[in-house]
Amino acid sequence: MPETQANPTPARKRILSGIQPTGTPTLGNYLGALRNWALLQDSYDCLYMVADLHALTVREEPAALRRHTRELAALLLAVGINPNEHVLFVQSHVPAHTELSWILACNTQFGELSRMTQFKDKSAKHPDNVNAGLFTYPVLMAADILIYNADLVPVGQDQTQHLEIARDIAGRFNGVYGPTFTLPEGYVPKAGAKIMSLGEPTKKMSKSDPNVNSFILMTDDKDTIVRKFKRAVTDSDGVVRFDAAEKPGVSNLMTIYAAFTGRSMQEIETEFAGRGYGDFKLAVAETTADALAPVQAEYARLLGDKAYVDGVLKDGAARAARLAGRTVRKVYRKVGLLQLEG
Ligand code: ATP
Ligand code: LTN
Repeated sequence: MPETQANPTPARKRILSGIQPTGTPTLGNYLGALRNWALLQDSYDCLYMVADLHALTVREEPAALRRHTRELAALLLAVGINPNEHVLFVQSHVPAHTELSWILACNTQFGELSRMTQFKDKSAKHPDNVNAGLFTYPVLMAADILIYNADLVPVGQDQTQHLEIARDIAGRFNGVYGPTFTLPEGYVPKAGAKIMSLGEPTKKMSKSDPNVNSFILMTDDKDTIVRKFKRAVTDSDGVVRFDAAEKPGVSNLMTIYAAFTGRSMQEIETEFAGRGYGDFKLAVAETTADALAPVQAEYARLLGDKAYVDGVLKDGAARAARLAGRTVRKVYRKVGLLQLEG
């Protein structure tokens, strides 16, 4: 009988995700993505990235982009990303992403990029700046993911189409050049995958919305949170009941409340039966403010320690670059780029 081999601990699966430094993250970003980034750290090896190159696809003041990038890194630390066990970095600090992006662009079809709804939406929103970066955005995102052979990508629902194209590109590349990339899976939360605008509850909550009352920022104080929820568009029915088609405003508030309390829609309906929207909105606001308060306190502390945040990013970039460089060398070799000895 063969000797039983010692069973080595299987390598943990890998996560990669990113968020653009296009402003202060909203409650949508938190419930759709960031909160899960923190939770998944216990079970996966994680790489989390501030996607500053993606942010260049829309115009931004250079000074604001720089400030938002550092602030976002501080906020990620504040939500609980642990930079000792995982990797936190800024996309442009790891040049291998853009190197791989070119190779992948040469393996992506014009037609498939033309079908991306984010491209269509953003082109319609910024008709004066329909730049090539906006068009090839999903290719760079595929490079972000594939360069680390990520198994899982936690994102909100709006990013699932981009994940699909990353899988398609990986599969096609593997078919032509031999097994190279892991096919990534999406991780979209059950509660909070798509938080809607408080002003127009049929649109997603977006930090770039010109109406400041349409979103809750992760940095909003309690008074602001209460005021914004009180103004949230609902309906004249007066009953707290989940019906996304007929009652999108109330249903969105219920989704937020469910995401924080873990209660089911049924339980929430019972809790607020016979009570008006005023009571309900206040409960949603208080629950939200209480959940964000510890993150905000830690964020304020970290903003005062720029040297620490920059140190984390420097270390993160070095660790990410080592992993990414390996993939790019392999890919360059596979596609036939001449590599010199020594
Ligand atoms: P913008 O609001 O400027 O269009 P964005 O918030 O959609 O940008 P990112 O900041 O890159 O884009 O998003 C980071 C993460 O937050 C992504 O995983 C995205 O799916 C998620 N996300 C964004 N908005 C929402 C939302 N309203 N509900 C749930 N998840 C969201
Ligand atoms: N496009 C994403 C941000 C992003 C991302 C990534 C997400 C850039 N690169 C890689 C997951 C994996 C967005 O949320 N708008």
